[in-house]
Amino acid sequence: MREIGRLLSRAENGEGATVLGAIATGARAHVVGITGPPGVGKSTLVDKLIEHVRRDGLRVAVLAVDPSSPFSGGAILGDRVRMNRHAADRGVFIRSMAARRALGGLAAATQDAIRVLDAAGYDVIFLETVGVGQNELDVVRAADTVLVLVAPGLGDAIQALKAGVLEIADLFVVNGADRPGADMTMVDLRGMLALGPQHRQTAGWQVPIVDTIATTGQGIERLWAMVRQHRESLDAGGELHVRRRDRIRAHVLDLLFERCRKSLLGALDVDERLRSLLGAASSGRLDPHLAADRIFSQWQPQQVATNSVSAPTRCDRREELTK
Ligand SMILES: Nc1nc2c(ncn2[C@@H]2O[C@H](COP(=O)(O)OP(=O)(O)OP(=O)(O)O)[C@@H](O)[C@H]2O)c(=O)[nH]1
Ligand SMILES: [Mg+2]
Repeated sequence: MREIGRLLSRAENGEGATVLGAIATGARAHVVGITGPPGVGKSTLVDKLIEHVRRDGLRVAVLAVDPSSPFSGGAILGDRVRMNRHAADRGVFIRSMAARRALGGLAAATQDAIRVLDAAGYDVIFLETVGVGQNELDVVRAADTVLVLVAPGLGDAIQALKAGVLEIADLFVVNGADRPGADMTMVDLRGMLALGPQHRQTAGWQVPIVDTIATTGQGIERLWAMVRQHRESLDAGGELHVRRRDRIRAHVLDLLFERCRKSLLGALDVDERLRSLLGAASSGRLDPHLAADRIFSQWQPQQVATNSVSAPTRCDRREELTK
């Protein structure tokens, strides 16, 4: 357990290449993303889902990612408390990641963390993200199955669901079915699904809308059954393979974008010509678009120092990790 924590910290600090070079990964875990507005009940729901996963004899890891906040603040502390009762269970691993610590892009760091947990032999990985903005979507895209949580009684909340959320949801969960307006919210969601742009295509899969009361556990067993069904549909249609391939592609691009960013910032620091172009734009003597054009065409991408290893030592650390 301590070893996993140490590896995760290194992955977060942008040492993914060094850490993961030494791990043989097979992408076996079912990665389940859980997103939705702050306070909708994500952590409470995950806490209850853990029970069902364990009842099925599976090992489970939880990654709580907060892309919006640079601080590891109250929410994360709350998650710890909420899932505390699983602390003694060696089949459960809970970890929070804050944007502050994740150098090299949070989405990339999340991918690396998932690979570490996968190599450590966790069967299910819950990925909880706060909010439903673009950053959260980027993070949750790392999941095989995405649950979008919605609070009842908020007609506006449905309106606020961006097209991106619609596309990414494999299951909608109306959590807080004990609160007024849950039925109406289910109806609204159904209407929206009937009209809206289609979700990520999974052959033979209709996006279900499930109502739950996370605090009492009502509806969670049914939800877990549906999550497993979704995984089976993905497997059966060959979609799992496609999603994972796309995910790896996005991961490589994230890593490249980050290198470009670092390289460009480095060049702007040391290259006098680029600096003066930037300065001219800052002082209003040069149009920003023109400045960007010129800087881009004169920029010579530099090799930026990374922590990558030139020849990864391939030894399977799975045993060490599962100790
Ligand atoms: N009445 C009711 N309260 C709920 C339900 N689910 C969660 N809550 C309560 O809502 C509050 C927020 O729950 P969390 O699980 O922390 O929500 P979250 O989405 O993880 O919150 P963030 O991580 O801060 O975004 C807690 O006080 C829960 O007890 C529910 O189904 N019904
Ligand atoms: Mg939470």
